Amino acid sequence: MKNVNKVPIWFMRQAGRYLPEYREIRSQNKDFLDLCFNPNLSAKISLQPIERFDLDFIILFSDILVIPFALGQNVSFMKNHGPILPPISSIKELKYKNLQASINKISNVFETLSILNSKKKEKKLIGFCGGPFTVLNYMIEGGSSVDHKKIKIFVSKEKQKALELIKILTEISIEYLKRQADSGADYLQIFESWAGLLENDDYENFIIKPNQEISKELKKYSNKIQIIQFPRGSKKNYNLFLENVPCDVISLDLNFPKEIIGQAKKKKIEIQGNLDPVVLLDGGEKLEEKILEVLEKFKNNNHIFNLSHGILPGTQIKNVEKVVQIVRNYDLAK
Ligand code: 1CP
Repeated sequence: MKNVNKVPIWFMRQAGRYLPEYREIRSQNKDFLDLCFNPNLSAKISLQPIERFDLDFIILFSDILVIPFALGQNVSFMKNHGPILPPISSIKELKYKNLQASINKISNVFETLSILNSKKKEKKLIGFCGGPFTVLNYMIEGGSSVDHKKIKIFVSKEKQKALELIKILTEISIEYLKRQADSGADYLQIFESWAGLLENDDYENFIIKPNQEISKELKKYSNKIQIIQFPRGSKKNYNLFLENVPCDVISLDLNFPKEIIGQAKKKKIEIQGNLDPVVLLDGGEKLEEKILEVLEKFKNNNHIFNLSHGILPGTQIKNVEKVVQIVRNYDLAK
């Protein structure tokens, strides 16, 4: 049973490089995507942070870039470099046939979720995908980028081609998430990590509309599934996003507009966030202060404790333990 006086907690990117038990599995599995498509190992990795910290949510171990792979783009991960994709500029450059054939290429992910579903007990299981624009960003940039020049030029100079790709990415994301719900996910998070790159009409067409369609289609499909939206970096557009995109939980970064707290409450939307991962990395007294600050800030909302973005690779276990301990001891009834 959910304890109403306690704040539930999980961490974005909780399974991964800061955990020695993850690094051990990873060192024996050189191909990252192969690891994502190995249901037994992926399930084991998803459960590692739960075993260590007894968190309330299990997130599927996978990556947002399985979608470009499903569409026929080559995706590889180089050590200390991140993802590499041969950049494309139109769907014609991919060997894309149809939605079902693409989803079949990544269907092992559903098997991982089924394993996790059979083991989750009272924990909640989170499936996920990238937001269409965030996935497009990696497909056009060819990997991580500092200035995001290619995607910005693509959106402004090749708008029709960009919208054509967004349409396919939206369709495949909906199908992919429906299948994740069928396989036992209780929550689905859409990581629109690069929403902050766009403004005005582009924000409307590339961020709001596709995510609105994803949310609406999933709600139509199942009244049980909980949707977490994370339009990271949206700044003042967070309000517009929340006004237009149905969701059950809104994940907040560090620079969200203050009014969103009241706006979410009115709409009965839960707030997820927003401890700075740099503060978690640094630890010490400031960490303790900031944890309490986050708890106080959202105590009148329904709050899921989390970070403002993913855990950073060098984060110490003892700092993560500290957060869990403070959040567990925090009593909303007091
Ligand atoms: O070498 C390794 O072990 C690979 C490191 C790694 C891991 C552990 C990558 C490469 N992805 C992941 C797993 C992952 N990725 C999860 C697992 C579940 C969990 O949260 O524990 C999730 C949810 C993601 C999502 C993801 N991948 C996002 C969205 C969230 C975010 O951080 O903004 C993005 C943008 C990616 C792309 C990606 N995957 C990996 C890298 C290095 C990158 C590039 C990140 C960048 O451009 O900064």
